[in-house]
Amino acid sequence: MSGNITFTMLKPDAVENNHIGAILQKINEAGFRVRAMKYTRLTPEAAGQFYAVHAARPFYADLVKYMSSGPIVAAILEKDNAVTSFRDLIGATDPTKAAPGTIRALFAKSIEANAVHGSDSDENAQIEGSFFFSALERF
Ligand code: IDP
Ligand code: MG
Repeated sequence: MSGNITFTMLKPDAVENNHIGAILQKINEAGFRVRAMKYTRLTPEAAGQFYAVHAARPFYADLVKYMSSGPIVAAILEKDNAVTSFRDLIGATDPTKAAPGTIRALFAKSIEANAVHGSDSDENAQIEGSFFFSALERF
């Protein structure tokens, strides 16, 4: 059975380019409710930890640098079938391959600066949500 929680970050490019409002509107229009949210910034150490699963990939060092380059918005979102539904809403990792109308097709700058993160499994949604929020910060 699929869960009703996913985790997202609006990445530094989305914040820098003033897309917070437009992206949150898309998320709300798609039926997601915000359960926790914060405007924050990752240290290089925290970004490295968050993306540790990609440590062996050639783009890891650049990704860590980019994800700690400016503020982000982190949020826990709720909807039925949240993980799959949100991955559909954001589109493919590479914005040139993302379906028209998806958040990455609309707002991403590049395969790296691709506007938003979305958890890829229920388990990772829990792990990633806990990376940013305590139980008391979830509503
Ligand atoms: P996802 O965010 O669509 O799940 P992942 O493969 O988990 O994609 O990669 C994590 C993040 O690493 C991507 O969102 C993107 O910011 C960055 N990334 C992935 N592939 C590349 C690449 O080939 N070059 C540069 N950055 C990449
Ligand atoms: Mg991923």
